[in-house]
Amino acid sequence: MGATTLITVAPTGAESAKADVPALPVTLDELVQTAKECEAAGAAVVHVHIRDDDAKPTLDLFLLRDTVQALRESTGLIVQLSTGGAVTDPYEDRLRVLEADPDGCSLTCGTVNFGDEVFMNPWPFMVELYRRTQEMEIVPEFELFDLGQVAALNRLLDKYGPPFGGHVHCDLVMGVPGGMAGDARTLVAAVAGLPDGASWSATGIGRTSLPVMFAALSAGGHLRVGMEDTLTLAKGEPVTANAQLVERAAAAAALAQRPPMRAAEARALLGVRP
Ligand code: KMH
Ligand code: ZN
Repeated sequence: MGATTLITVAPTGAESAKADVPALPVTLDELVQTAKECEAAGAAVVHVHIRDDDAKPTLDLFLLRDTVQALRESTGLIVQLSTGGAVTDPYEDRLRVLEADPDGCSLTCGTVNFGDEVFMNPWPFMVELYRRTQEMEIVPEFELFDLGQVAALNRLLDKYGPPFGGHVHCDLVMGVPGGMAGDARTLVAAVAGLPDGASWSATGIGRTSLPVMFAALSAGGHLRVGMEDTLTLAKGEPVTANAQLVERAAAAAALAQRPPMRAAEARALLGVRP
């Protein structure tokens, strides 16, 4: 088999309001429908944030469990729950996300300015989350918002050993105001510092979406796309369905001679429980 591209879709996030972005999937039905469309378009992983009945971000454990179950029943996607949540979420709630028993979870490797706010990930919280993923056999995806977080990831692995599944997979989140820039030279610098043998994807926030996608494909990386990160296809052209972004990523990956990876191959790569 030739080389392939792992595509993760992040369909919802915690930052956009449904009132401002009507196409954002916020109910369970909307999320499941979106996930099916994105799987058909080439995604292998879904990065999940959920909303409550008022479409506000929530880490409610019962809703998270229902969501994991519904996505498993309706798709073959790897279900990765966000432990980042919203910037206002308490650490305990973010740790408790693992009890919904997802295949994987995000694990951000440090605190970062996040627009006008601060996304808090102090070292003791990172360590506690990491230890729990190891104990609970959940595959972490290391989210890297700046170059200092690359060093923190190496420190974490040096001190606490390999993740569950034995493979290190990272996601460069680029172009957040306060984080690393979403451009090719920054991507190359970040990738140069990753642990030996790690795989990685990249996502560019907002207008950095396409430059980061092309840079990632050029540098041998995988892709994350979705309305968590990008709300327009081009200036003045709103995304009306997450699948549009996945289709665009899949087409770019195919052009780069690395077509989308199927979920079974992605499970083997990441070391997700069967
Ligand atoms: N919503 C951001 C504060 C993650 O999912 O782990 C954090 C975030 C990262 O989206
Ligand atoms: Zn997220």
